[in-house]
Amino acid sequence: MTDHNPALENLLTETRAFAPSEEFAAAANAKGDLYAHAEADRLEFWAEQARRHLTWDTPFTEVLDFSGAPTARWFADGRLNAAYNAVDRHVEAGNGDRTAILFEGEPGDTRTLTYADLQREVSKAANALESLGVATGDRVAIYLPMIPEAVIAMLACARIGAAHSVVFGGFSAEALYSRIIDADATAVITADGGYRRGKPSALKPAVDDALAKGETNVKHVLVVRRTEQDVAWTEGRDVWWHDALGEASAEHAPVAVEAEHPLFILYTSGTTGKPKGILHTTGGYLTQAAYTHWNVFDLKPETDVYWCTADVGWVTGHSYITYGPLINGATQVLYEGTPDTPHQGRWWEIVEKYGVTILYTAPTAIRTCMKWGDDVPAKFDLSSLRLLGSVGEPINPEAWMWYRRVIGGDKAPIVDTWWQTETGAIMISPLPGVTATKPGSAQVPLPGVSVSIWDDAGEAVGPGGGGYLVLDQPWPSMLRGIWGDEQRFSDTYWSRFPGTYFAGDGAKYDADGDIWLLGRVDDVMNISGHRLSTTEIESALVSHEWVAEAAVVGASDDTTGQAVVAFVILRGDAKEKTDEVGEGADVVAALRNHVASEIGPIAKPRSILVVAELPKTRSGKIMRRLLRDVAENRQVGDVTTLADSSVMDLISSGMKGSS
Ligand code: 6R9
Repeated sequence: MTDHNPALENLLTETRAFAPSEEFAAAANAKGDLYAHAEADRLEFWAEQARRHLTWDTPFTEVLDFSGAPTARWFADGRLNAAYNAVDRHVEAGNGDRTAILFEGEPGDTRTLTYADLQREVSKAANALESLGVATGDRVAIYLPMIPEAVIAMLACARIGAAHSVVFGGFSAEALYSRIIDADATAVITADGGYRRGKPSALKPAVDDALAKGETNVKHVLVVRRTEQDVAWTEGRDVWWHDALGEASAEHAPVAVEAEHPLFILYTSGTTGKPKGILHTTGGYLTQAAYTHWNVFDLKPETDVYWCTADVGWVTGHSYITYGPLINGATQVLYEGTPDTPHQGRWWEIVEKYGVTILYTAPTAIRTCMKWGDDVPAKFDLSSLRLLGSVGEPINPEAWMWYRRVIGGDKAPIVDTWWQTETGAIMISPLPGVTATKPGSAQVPLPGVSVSIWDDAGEAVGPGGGGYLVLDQPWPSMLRGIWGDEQRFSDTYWSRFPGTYFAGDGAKYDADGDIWLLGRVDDVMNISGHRLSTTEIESALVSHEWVAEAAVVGASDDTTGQAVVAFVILRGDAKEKTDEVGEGADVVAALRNHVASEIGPIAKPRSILVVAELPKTRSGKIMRRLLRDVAENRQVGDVTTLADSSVMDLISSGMKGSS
């Protein structure tokens, strides 16, 4: 990652910068002095955030204990309850009537829950769990659609001090089973089903299948009725959510736990087969979730309507739907379904309907909307939006500009937020009232966060340099381990550079010292001894007016080591545009030349395949491994985590047809 390729740097010399308006800057929660404040005394800064954003049952006196590195202990002698912080204290402060959740079901049904409603529901659910034998310290698996009960279930677990393990509703029975076993869950909370793409999609059968795969310690399955599908029933084990809550008291005393008490386990895939159960604890995690949500999203609880489009099955849903926003007393939209059901303007219709002011979504969704065309969002009034966020993968400058112009009305700041399941909360991001934002760059570590970019030898690089992103100081929401596998925790994150957290992402500084994320280091290609990032070439492709989305892989090549192979989706209107350049314009040749002129001839893809879809996981990440199989003419590997496994058949047959 250390060698220089001057041509590459062109793409990263982004000259456009968008300073916040004076009005935005003046009213912002975070002002520029936050950086100096954090730098003056980092630990004291975090202690202040922990006091400011959370209510403690027992105040802490210790801030950080890293003597057991790599496992940190933050605020360890304090006690608190997560659900009390997210719900009850708002009611106690007189805000019980404030709307917490504006739920929009995919079929168009709606529900509004105030903080007082949430307090009642979470308390009943906590009592129900306790009466089913769930106790402080247990683990509960949650396998639900995006309905309010998902948030209520998480908070009910937290209220009694049981760790939740949310398993994304799109995962299979096998995946659910392995997670239940690994965490030794004693209860499962699920639903009959949820609505997806215009029809009910069953969930309960997957739970039944999972529990039939082998011995587990699951004693009870709580089932929310959502779709009213028929469900198989195991007497004595299965309990309807509405029956259990119907009998339960609406009063429940939250259990004050130690700051280091486990809050949740969330499984994420690593480079090897078995998913890792990332463990987060209570005090530090909640501190950073609330602090980042407050400052990065500039939340004004009385007036904002916040919407994070993630699923609670992912970490973004944990930190920026359930915990951060509710701790901050936000009013937020929760949407059950897909963006194009029943039409491609559904999201924008929701923004208009609820007057959404802050929108947090992923580049893949932005590019998909870009592909559907500007006229779709143009039909809706998006003028309420005042801040936009991006997360999950590097956002290429063209998608960033489109997001700003078409969705943000050329005025809403964009915060590109870099973080991971492991980091628990945002680490690198502009501050919207302070930073002049740059299309494509996550830019700067947040106040209190320390980031560095190191070369192969573990030396820090300076402006213009590139290498591996590392986190060289502990942070409050850092993972506390991999559930049941201490060795893997050390090996995965703390051994590449002993004692320092290795994020697995490539990054570089531009001349201004802003950070650009370059994708996972395993996506970095080596072509004729030159290091090229898949992201940079994808970015170049997407900057062409015909291209909506691109995925690039390095395929092994006898001559050059690796060769660039690109898969592109053309924009809906590309047909007219190519016609303008004349009949039979050679799209592939034009795009190859475009990459050559954007980055340099070295980056020119060996082949470009025009495809209708790209293989994506259910969380929207492109599965480059599968594209690499196609590019290297191999049998396509395991496709079970794809959102739509038929996509690979189409791509493989297209490849054969084109060669
Ligand atoms: C929150 C989340 C983590 C990986 C991370 C990186 C990529 C996330 C990014 C980004 C560039 C951003 N990533 N945000 N890359 N810019 N703003 O996505 O967690 O699912 O664990 O993924 O996602 O590669 O290492 P997770």
